[in-house]
Amino acid sequence: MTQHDPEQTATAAASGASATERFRERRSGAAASTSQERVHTLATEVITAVHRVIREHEVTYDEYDALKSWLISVGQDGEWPLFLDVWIEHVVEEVAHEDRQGSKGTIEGPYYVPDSPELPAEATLPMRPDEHGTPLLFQGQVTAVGGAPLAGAKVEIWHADDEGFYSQFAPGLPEWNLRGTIIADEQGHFRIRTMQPAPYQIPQDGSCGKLIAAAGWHAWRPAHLHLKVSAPGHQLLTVQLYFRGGEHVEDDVAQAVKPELILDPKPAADGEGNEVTYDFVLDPE
Ligand code: MBD
Ligand code: FE
Repeated sequence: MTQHDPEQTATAAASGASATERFRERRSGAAASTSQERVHTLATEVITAVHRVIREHEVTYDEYDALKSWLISVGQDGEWPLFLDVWIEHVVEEVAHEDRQGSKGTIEGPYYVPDSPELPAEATLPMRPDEHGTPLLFQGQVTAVGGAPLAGAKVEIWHADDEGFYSQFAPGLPEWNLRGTIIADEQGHFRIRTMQPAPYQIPQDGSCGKLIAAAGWHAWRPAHLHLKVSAPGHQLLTVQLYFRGGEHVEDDVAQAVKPELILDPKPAADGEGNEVTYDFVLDPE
C-alpha cells in the first residue's frame, strides 16, 4: 500500500513551480560576479557550440521549432532548476571542487530547503508516526583534513521518502518530513535515525519527462541521501550518498554518483533496519 494520497500526486508543474520559487528566494540579492569580458567569452562559446551542432547534424526548421517550443515549456513548467541540476550541474561541481583534499561532494539538486529544524547529535529526523520503509541509522564523524574533530559541525540532511517523494515539493507531506539540521557533538560525531529513501523518478508529465521520452532515456536516480556538512573556517560540503547494489546506482540520469559516495549498510546491531557509518572530511576555507 502506498502512503501517498493518489488524489494529490506530485505533478511536474507543482514541484517545478516550488523549485523555481525556492531557488529565486535563495538567489535574490546575490550580485552577479561575472565580468563583461567573461560573459562575452562564455556566451559566445555556448552559442558557437550550438551552431556547430546544427551544422554537423543538419538541423531542420522543424527541429528548430520543436526546440523553441520545448524551451518555452521548460520555463512554463518551472523545470529550469530540474533540467539544469539533472543534466548540467554535475560538471560545474566537478570543476568547482577538483582541488579538494577532503571528502568528495556531488550536486545539490533542486529540492534543498535551508533552515530545517535543528536537532542534537543523536536524533531522529522528523517523520510521520507511520512513516513507511526500512529504518536506517546513519552515523559518523566530521573532521578537518588531517583528522582534527570538528566540534559542533552542522550536518544538514534531506531525502525522499520510501515512495520517492520530497517534503515541500510533493503535496500532503508534513513541512519538514525527512529534513533536519543535526549539530554534531564535541568530537564531531552524529547519529541520525531515518527511513531509507526509495529511488527517485523525475516527473514524467513535464518538459524534462518529454525530453526523456522523446530521446528514449530513463528518468531514474538511485536512492540517495542529500547532505550539506559545514563548520566554521571550513568549506561547505554538498554531497549525496547512495546504497551499494541499489537500482540505478550505475546509470543515474543526473550522473551524480561517484564510487566514494556509495554506502554499505549492514543490518542494525540494536534493532530493526540497517546501519551505516560514514565520515566527512572538510577542507579548510
Ligand atoms: C532529485 O532528487 C535530485 O537529487 C536531482 C539532482 C534531480 C532531481 C531530483
Ligand atoms: Fe534528490
